[in-house]
Amino acid sequence: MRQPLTRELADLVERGRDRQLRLAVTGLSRAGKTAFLTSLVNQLRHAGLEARLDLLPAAREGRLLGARRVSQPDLAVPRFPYDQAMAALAAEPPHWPAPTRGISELRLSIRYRPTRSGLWRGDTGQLALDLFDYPGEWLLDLPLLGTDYLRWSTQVLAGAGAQRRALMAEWERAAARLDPAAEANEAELAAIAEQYAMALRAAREAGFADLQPGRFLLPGDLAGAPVLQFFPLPGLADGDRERLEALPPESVYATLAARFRHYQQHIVKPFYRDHFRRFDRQIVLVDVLGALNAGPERFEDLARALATLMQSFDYGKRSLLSRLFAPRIDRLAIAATKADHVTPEQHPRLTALLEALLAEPLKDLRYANVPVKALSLASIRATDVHEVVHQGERTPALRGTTLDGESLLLFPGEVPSRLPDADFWARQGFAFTAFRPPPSPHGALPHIRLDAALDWLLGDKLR
Ligand SMILES: Nc1nc2c(ncn2[C@@H]2O[C@H](COP(=O)(O)OP(=O)(O)O)[C@@H](O)[C@H]2O)c(=O)[nH]1
Ligand SMILES: [Mg+2]
Repeated sequence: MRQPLTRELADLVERGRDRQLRLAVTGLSRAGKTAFLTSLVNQLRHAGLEARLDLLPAAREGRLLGARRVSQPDLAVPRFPYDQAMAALAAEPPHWPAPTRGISELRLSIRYRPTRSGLWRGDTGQLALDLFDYPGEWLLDLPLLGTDYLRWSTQVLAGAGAQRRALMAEWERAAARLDPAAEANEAELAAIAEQYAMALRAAREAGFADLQPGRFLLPGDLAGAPVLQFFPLPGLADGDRERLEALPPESVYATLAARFRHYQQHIVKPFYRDHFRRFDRQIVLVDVLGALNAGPERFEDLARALATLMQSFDYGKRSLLSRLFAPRIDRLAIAATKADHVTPEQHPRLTALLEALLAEPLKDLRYANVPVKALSLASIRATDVHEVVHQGERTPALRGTTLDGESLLLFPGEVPSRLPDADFWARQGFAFTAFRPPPSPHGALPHIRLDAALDWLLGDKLR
């Protein structure tokens, strides 16, 4: 008797026929994931009509027939709130979609005419595109799998600068008062863990990105669970290992170390096993301009966080991930978002800066033979390009509406095409203003190079 296919097997067969593509969108909080996915869905739904997707050959050649939302295969993953996002953008005045936390998913069924459309006319192809939105913060946890509680404790504060350290000071004082050998007091550990989580959140609010553990920032349904009630112990050294590991299980040290292990095994690993490993392609969004605006300590912190985050894509021979899960991604895109914040002639510099920021991880990816493309884009373009004539010289400028509703004409400044040096920071030649989204879109949302990203991520599946 023939057995019905399991879902995994059915998925595999689908994928083998090029009928299914699992595309994940990630990036740290506020990098622009929600805007990107909203615009992506919006463009594909308007393909062939109002959408401007000239850089996507299937659209340019009129072969992209449209896309429809269909029910998603993973019922346990929340649905990406596309309608809510579009409602926010269509409001009067328009506003940006509310931030989302955790992972979400949406399935589109895309219809297209293949380039060699078979023997009979009207032959159409279909691609099931599964889109995932998940927080880049979760990827910052990968290195936790390659370390242990003691090493983590000694490393956590090592890389922090003065401003970041100041934000952690209160927690640090409380944690330093704990005696690792004393019997653990549940309530006390919970309180200090909460202080640690608060310090991480404060650091994120202040523009820092390199923060661990990632779930402390976006706990989702784990908020308040003991698995999140741990923190590093300051003042430990690797030389203390023998003494610490001999402590009884009820001690402060052993309790925190056990929770750390639980977090590794039951939070970090399942994410890689259940989700990450199954994505075919991913795009990593980076708010380079925001970091540039926030100053040197934040900018360097972003560089560190990105280096950590990108380890998740490095499947080189001896990488932690490949040893654990043997994942597979056949393509990766990295994009500097919100490019509409600078004038168009700055866009190549923005891409160059993104590549400079990711230079080391990009080298490793190339070595591991993962095809990567770097680009700059605006998922939802909020500004228009103008020219101003000043003392007989024409210079480009942007017009946009601030969040308070004020119309502004400005030149935001030059983007450095290499990692900014002390001189750049001293001049502070960059002014970042947050803009309102464009007025209520009836057709497709205005964008910059979203079609280039689409071409890289799924163009080859629409041939
Ligand atoms: N001007 C402009 N702003 C954007 C764009 N994409 C995102 N933003 C801004 O960045 C904020 C965070 O974006 P969001 O998509 O919610 O980030 P997420 O946390 O990664 O999902 C938004 O509220 C907007 O203010 C864009 O394409 N253009
Ligand atoms: Mg979001």
